[in-house]
Amino acid sequence: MKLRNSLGAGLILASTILTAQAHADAVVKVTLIDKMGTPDLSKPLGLGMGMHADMKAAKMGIKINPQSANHGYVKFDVTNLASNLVHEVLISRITDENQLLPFDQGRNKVDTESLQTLGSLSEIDPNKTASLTLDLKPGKYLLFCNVAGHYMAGMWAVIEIK
Ligand SMILES: [Cu+2]
Repeated sequence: MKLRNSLGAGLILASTILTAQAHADAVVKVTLIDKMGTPDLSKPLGLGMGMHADMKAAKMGIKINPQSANHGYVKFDVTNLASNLVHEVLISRITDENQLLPFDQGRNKVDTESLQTLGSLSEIDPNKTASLTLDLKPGKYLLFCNVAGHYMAGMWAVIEIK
């Protein structure tokens, strides 16, 4: 009897989460862009968040629309517009855009063992879409691609959740 009760509670909880995710409070369009051709990404290009680089020089990037959304269930609809590169999107909470992320120079990647990620969409092929819904509290969040070299090539964007 006790087992049946806890199983029932688990099922109700699972269905509540699914229903909530189906009804997103906000939808954010995310576009992955790269005009890199055949990039040399063996060394970090220095276009990461908080580095105050000239982002106009970036040939890779993430565009988000709108750039802010209300808190609650936020659905990210991601499209990879790259001609031949696979990209990914990771989402982390940040304090602000001046924050420097933990970075592994050797692997040319953000160190995701030191930076907590809330969700991710991996291996999005060119011209493919993927989506992810997260329950977000007010604050600032970073979207970034952590394929080696891509973050430092400019593949990041910040969204404010109000
Ligand atoms: Cu990428």
